[in-house]
Amino acid sequence: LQLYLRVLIIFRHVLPVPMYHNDYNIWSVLKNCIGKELSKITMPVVFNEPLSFLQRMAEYMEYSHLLRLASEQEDPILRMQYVIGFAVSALASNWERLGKPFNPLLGETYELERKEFKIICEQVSHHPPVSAFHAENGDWVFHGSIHPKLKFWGKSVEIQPKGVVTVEFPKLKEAYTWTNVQCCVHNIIVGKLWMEQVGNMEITSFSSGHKAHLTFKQAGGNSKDLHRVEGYIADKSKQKLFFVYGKWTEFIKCADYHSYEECLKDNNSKLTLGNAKNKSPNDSPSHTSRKVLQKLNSLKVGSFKSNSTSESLDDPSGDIGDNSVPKSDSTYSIDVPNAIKIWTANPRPAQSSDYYQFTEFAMSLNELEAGMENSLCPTDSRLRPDIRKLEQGDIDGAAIEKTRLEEKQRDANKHRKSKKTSEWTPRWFHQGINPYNKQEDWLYNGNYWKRQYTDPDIF
Ligand code: CLR
Repeated sequence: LQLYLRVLIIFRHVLPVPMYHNDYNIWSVLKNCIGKELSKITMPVVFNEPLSFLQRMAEYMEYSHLLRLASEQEDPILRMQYVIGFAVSALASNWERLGKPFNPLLGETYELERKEFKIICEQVSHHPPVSAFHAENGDWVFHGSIHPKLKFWGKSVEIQPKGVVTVEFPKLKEAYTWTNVQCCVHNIIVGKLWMEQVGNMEITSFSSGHKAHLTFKQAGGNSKDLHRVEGYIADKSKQKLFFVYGKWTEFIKCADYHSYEECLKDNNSKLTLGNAKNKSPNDSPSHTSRKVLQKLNSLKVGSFKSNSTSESLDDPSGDIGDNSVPKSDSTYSIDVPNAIKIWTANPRPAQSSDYYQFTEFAMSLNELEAGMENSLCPTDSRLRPDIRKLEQGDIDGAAIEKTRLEEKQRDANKHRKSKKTSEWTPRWFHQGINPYNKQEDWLYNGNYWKRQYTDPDIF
């Protein structure tokens, strides 16, 4: 009955008020910060979206039914296919999401319980910022930690989500690990901001020995590869068994490798499998900064002006404002017959562009559901006043609260330092070694859902 009731719960589909479309240029904030550690830069709240990074991490779970499907497969290859689907689908909600989530406060938590899973996230370190999460549903466990490293190159920001993620199927005694790829935000100076996920992702299965090698491609000049993901599954002896292709924004398909090769021959296709194109040497930071500085000498940048000036500021060499890139085609140049679709992205809700480009799932994450006030841990992101104010459209109020919370956090920090003996210890995670890949990790202590909270006052 409980399960039945939970299926019936309807979560909100939209935020209380539409977003304030800001007219500020991000460059006017960041131009003084080239080379700085971005996590230390305070940005005006108009660049934020009304979610904490912990809530953003919970968005990995939108397609967690794929983990259930994986756990139901007896064939390890089919299992791997669903795990690949899950790993790629976890990134789909990032498409066009250019608002900055709030930095979680030290000790902040976020819980979410849905039909397919429950997840607990905790901010376990402030400098460097590290967020840990643990999700489960009985048949699978999904956990990891993310330490986003932001690098500012001038015209773009590169974000490396350092940290391992692990999927375990305890009943099958099987586990998989991978690391998320880099995220790159373009057109910081002029043009329309856009984002891509780029790099290689290697998913290792520890008992079967299978490995998936996926490449998230760089869009490149003609945008042919925009958002494309391609790769293969190989067995222990490195024999390629399956070809994997799609877009992290749309779908993932799998075909047996032989069919793919046949198809390639038939098509004398342009499609190539391999590493993402290397960065052009022109992309080196020093080159970019020089270009940027040259450009700035001839421009009046920094007047709080919106993107509308991009035309006049456009760089004919394409070196600074490469706003030509996102012209996504939704067709694929090769489609292998008999390929199986593992995952398809949910369409964005109609009002998404007035609501920070949120998915329907994201719209529900900061909702205070009925009865929650009584059970929620007092450090839960939903109780953060600055995020709540932004969600309600009170930008000035949000800014005031954000400053207050950050000061409170600083004071608590100073206080702890002055007492020397009392270091901060996270309540639900501890540092340890990942049993599978033997790397440093944050491991869950299993206690959150007992709901016996010793709550530090962080809000
Ligand atoms: C991408 C998927 C990774 C985890 C991850 C870490 C940091 C996130 C990033 C994701 C998406 C983009 C992100 C970033 C932190 C800041 C950045 C939200 C979720 C936004 C777009 C802010 C950019 C602001 C600059 C333009 C200054 O697995």
